[in-house]
Amino acid sequence: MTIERPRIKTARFITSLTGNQGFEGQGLPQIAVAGKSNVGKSSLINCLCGNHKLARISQEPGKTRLVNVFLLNDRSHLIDLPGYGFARVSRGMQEDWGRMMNEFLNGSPHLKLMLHLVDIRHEPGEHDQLMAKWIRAANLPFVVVATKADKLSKAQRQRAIFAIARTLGVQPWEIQPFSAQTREGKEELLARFPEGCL
Ligand SMILES: Nc1nc2c(ncn2[C@@H]2O[C@H](COP(=O)(O)OP(=O)(O)O)[C@@H](O)[C@H]2O)c(=O)[nH]1
Ligand SMILES: [Mg+2]
Repeated sequence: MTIERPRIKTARFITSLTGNQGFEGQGLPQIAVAGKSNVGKSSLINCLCGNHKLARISQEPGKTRLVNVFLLNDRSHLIDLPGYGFARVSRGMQEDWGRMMNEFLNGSPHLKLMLHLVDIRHEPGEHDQLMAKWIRAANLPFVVVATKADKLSKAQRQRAIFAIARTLGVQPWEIQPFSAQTREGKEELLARFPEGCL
């Protein structure tokens, strides 16, 4: 008997929303991706879905202010949330971001998993810490994804994971090292998707 590994067989773009305009999505389970601008959200989505063009990888950080929705295997919605923590963003926009994230985290009954992306090379910043706090407060299942793992050696990585765990107040095993470049961590991440999402 062979056990089939969870896989994204089909992924397609559904819609872009300009805010949290109450995307209901016919009640399908949702997985959301959050993280700083430029942390590698689009690259992760493309890598998981095996489609290099699905989520546009922008070279210009901070441009995506839209919520992008993708349909996976005709069974679940992958929600690409707007990047945060970009210095040029005004205080007003940051407040909008906070309000929107909290509405989303607390107001989406179909949200089954949060993928919280942080760069493996950097200590999580103020916005990352807020995000982690809100995810916990909303009592949502989450994985902290430490992106761009290819940029560090194995030994450096271990140290980085512990530092991230400490700063965000999560356990090291709640952090998944990931590289969109080498696809390291892809299988492990897909294996963490909740039942019925793939
Ligand atoms: N070395 C490396 N670079 C990456 C990885 N993931 C993303 N990048 C680069 O980081 C930049 C931002 O990536 P992007 O996916 O657009 O980030 P987003 O703003 O969070 O959607 C791009 O130049 C990517 O090529 C990775 O796993 N390894
Ligand atoms: Mg992006």
